[in-house]
Amino acid sequence: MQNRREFLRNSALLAGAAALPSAAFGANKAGGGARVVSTWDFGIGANAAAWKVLGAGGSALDAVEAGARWAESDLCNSTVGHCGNPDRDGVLTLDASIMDGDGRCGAVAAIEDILHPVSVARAVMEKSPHVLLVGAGAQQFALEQGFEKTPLLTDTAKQAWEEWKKTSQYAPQINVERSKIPGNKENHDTLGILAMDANGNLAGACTTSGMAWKLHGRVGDSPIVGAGLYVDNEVGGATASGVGEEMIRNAASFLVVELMRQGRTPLDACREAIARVVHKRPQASKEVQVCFLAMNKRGEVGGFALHKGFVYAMQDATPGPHDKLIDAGSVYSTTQI
Ligand code: SD4
Repeated sequence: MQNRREFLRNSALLAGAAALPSAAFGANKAGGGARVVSTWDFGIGANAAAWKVLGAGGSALDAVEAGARWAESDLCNSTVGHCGNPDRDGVLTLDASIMDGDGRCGAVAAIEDILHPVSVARAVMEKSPHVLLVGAGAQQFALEQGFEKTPLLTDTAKQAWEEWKKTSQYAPQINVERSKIPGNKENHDTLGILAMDANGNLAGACTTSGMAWKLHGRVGDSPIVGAGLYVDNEVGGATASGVGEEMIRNAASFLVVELMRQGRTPLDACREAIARVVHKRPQASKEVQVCFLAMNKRGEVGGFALHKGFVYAMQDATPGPHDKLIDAGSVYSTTQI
């Protein structure tokens, strides 16, 4: 339980955040039509890939897979796909999930040497009786499905790991906010993507290399349905980025969707879920980043984070360019990392 002082402090922080103008949160009142939103600055590129599908009348499911694949391959960053940083033992393991608005879902965790984990997650959903495959079993399934084994660890990631080994100090938060400048290429992270197609169907995907230098075998929130991703056509969808242990503890993406089901806007639902994280672990929440992004079935969008720096991107039929990042609100107004 929070003591009284903690409760008052957290309430004040949240009240302060709520006072920001709604535009600061990127709340969107558009009444429908296809739309895609993605986490972080590279969300712009993921959205563009997804929009090729949505703009041509394709499904939300195909769109989020296309967006996630773009992040896994075309982009070289240290937190998603083939350029991801490895775990404590120098092994690059990837997590991904995909879900549609009818509750169909699939995921892979700690998969190695497969370029497109999100597509393996989709294969788990469509071609197996299961929802989640892990490690060697996930790779075996991928190979059986025709995916190729590709050694993924880049020289840059290997060098970063060699450098890290000099101290071997594990601090999950630095993976999120290494730089204090929002959108700086150092601080983007897991791709979470949510889309609504022209038929009003929703889908989402999440893909990541997880926290750098994690214990071998560690699985984050991204492949855990309900933690890193949750979608329900009757309500909306939510995805998360940040230190996944907090999302798993709070079944966070499911929580955001259930709050929207109770009538909250996407922004309010994300803010309430962040409040839950703070309430549960007030001290820890000062040291880790947790970010939520949500879209409801009307296409309204909101995002909120523990710490400053979380940005997301949105694309719809509005004439471009679609390269503006939306700065999500946060509980802590300054980065304390
Ligand atoms: C994880 N949520 O594996 C992912 C990583 C991430 O910001 O999003 N970091 O915990």
